[in-house]
Amino acid sequence: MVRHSRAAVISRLTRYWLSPLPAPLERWRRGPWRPGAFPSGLRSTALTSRLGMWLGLAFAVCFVTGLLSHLIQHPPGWFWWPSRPIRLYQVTQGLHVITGLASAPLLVAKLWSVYPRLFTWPPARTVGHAAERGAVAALVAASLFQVVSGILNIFQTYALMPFFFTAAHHWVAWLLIGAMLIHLGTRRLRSERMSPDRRRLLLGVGAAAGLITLFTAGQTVRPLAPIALLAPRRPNEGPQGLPVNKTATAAGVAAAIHDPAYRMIVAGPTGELSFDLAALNALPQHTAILPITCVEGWSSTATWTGVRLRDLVALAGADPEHAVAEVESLQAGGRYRVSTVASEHVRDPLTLIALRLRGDLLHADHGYPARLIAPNRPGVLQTKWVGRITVREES
Ligand SMILES: Nc1nc2c(c(=O)[nH]1)N[C@H]1C(S)=C(S)[C@@H](COP(=O)(O)O)O[C@H]1N2
Ligand SMILES: [Mo]
Repeated sequence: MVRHSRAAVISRLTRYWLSPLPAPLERWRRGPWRPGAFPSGLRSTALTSRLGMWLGLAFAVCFVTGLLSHLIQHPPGWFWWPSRPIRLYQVTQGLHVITGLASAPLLVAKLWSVYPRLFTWPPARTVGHAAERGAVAALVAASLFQVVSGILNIFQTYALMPFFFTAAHHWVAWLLIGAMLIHLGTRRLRSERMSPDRRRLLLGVGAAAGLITLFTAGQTVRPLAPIALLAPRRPNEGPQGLPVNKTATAAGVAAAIHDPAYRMIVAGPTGELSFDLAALNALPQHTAILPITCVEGWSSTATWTGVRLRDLVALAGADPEHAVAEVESLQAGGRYRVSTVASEHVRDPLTLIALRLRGDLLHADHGYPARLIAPNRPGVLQTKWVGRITVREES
């Protein structure tokens, strides 16, 4: 076996990285490739790097908050998420949507400022140059995909996305962050000064990002609701003054929820209990003011009344301090028909199997006859039309 010293391997790789590629024919240099094809004097490396800085910052916040949301929904063994403060997830998911939306104008401006570089001549000088350009292409593609698919998700236009949104959005996020780190690593530092008109352009892009934020933040920040012109949903519009994610009809439960034979089954270590509506109403009732925070970007707070999950867990013979509950909907299929409630949330006295919303029985679309509502949890985990709860003691 031939042994290479580390220095020799690195120098060999470097030489490969810097090895020149064949030059293209000069007569292929047409259209946008010809010299002076982009006369705008506004573009500059100073402008590009400032836009990049803001975009990088927005992407970083968006990535961290998005990853957190993913972990909460698909918790690996090491992951732990508290039930308090009750609005923590509302804040992190709000930041995710706001930074994602604000990055749209930043991305457009940044792409405008660099797109002449798409036509550099020769397209690739060395192997390394070609690889760097490949990483930039991946970065551009991933950025566009994330911003566009995120916006389509907020507007619930899943029909335009022939893939499972959350999985694609999650994996492309890693691609984007990886490509962004490579890009930052290969970037040359630019410290040129900004001319006044470039500064004005930057201010305009900043203002666009700010206005988009202002006109959409109302779907989660209540005082801004009246001006949520760009937001598809207002936090106070819908049955009982609350938006609906999936209606009872769409979930196929419209008949089952009004069936007089409805019983809620609570299965635990000591066997199965069955509650009809009168029995559920006869249990101690508690009230909690909690938000629903949909991963699609809206959130809204309401007053919920019902039975504490920890009381049901205790009735089923488990220790409410150390139990996990699986809450199942009457819905036959669908991704959100069942959710697991970790012990932090089972234990929390604010976690309810709610029977009432703002004092009235739940509207069919909000989960009648009973729905889960827990503090500091994504909306997707607030299971509606609950039919069965399976309790396990934590090992
Ligand atoms: N059974 C069931 N529960 C569900 C859903 C669902 O599709 N099926 N959607 C979830 C989602 S994504 C959200 S945001 C909340 C919305 O609750 P609401 O429609 O009462 O506002 O319900 C959750 N509970
Ligand atoms: Mo949701």
